[in-house]
Amino acid sequence: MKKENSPRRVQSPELGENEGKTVELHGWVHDVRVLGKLTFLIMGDPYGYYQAVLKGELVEKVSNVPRQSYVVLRGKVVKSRSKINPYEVQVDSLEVVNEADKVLPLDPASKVESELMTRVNNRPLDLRNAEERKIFLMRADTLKVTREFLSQKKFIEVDTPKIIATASEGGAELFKVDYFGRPAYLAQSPQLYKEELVLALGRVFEIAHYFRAEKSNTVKHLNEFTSIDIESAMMLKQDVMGILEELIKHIYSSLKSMGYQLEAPNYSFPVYTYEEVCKSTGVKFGEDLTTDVLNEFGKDKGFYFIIEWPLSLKPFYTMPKGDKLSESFDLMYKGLELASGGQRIHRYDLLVERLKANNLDPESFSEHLKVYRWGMPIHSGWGLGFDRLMMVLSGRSNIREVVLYPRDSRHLAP
Ligand code: AMO
Repeated sequence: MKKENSPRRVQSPELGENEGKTVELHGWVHDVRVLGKLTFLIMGDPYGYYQAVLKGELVEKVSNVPRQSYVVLRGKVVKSRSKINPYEVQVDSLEVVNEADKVLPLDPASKVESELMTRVNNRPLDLRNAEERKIFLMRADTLKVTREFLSQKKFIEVDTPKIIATASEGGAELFKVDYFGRPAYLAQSPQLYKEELVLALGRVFEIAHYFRAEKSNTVKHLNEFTSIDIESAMMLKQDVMGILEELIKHIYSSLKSMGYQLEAPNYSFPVYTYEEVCKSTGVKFGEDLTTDVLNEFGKDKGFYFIIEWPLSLKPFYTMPKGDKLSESFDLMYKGLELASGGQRIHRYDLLVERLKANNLDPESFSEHLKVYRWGMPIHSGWGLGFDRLMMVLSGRSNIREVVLYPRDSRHLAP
């Protein structure tokens, strides 16, 4: 792409180190500002913005160029008087390589934010706004540090199937697919596979998309979402709660050291039992904790755990604690559930009993159940809703803001 004798091609963050030199810059026209005889082009590239100063016939040339067009310019880098941009480019030549439409579905340079669904429906254009782009850079960085953390804790990354024969989290929220004439489903979680794999691998984790056919349209549910799952042999509930708390703190400190502005939780995550939450909010034992109840309970809290949920509110694989309770937990942030997990049943007989108690047919789980006759170890794990974690890290209140192409019951495009 570099033409002979053309100046060095640089990106927006490299202007300072090229002061006094003639360089080539590629980018899109973010904004045009006319100040007397000078015209300032605010240019964008994937790494930020920069200012280009135009004079003479170049002013004429850009006057009709639509915003967001892709241009290549050459010029000298000089110190600028602008407080926002310490350096600017005095443009000698400018080439409009790819003109954008005159009327765009949204203006990424506008101070007024477009409607969320307009942004989602035109995501690449939305991402030309650096603030929106930052969320997805943070997403990628969070995944990177999560993988590093879990690998360092000796968890092995696995990939399990997303087309499955039996429900892992209960039947109602399954997407059915036609698998060569046989019914199959899209995975709601990696639950059964991750449990099976601890038998030999000990500690596993998976980061993947899962599918839930929930019709409800809320700010915290999607029909396709990303989950970070771990499962470990020879660990109890409190062990995996400890790993989860450590991971959250590790993510905060790593992101901060990368330059993200965050307020890290520098406290031990408090632990409340389900019964304590019931007492404080007036909920009857056995009832689920609704969004309203959780918002009320969590309004003056940060991260905290709710442990020992009634067995009847947790999936069949959850280890009972006495007759009515379970060795389970949810990680919360204010009123938002971020993760759930706990100790699992490792004995065949008890698992069959719990399947029946949940009106599930052990016969349809026979492929899974057989594993429990091969010396299944004591094991525990959790699933952390990654999109919800990104809501907390980015301070956004709608899950659609932190997912590139969100899928809900109303949107299947783009
Ligand atoms: P659960 O069903 O609680 O547990 O899901 C785990 C976490 O995933 C996130 N989540 C969702 N995020 C967005 N949209 C959805 N529709 C959605 N559904 C769930 C939440 C939730 O806390 N197998 C267990 C986990 C385990 O025990 O290891 C499970 O799937 O943040």
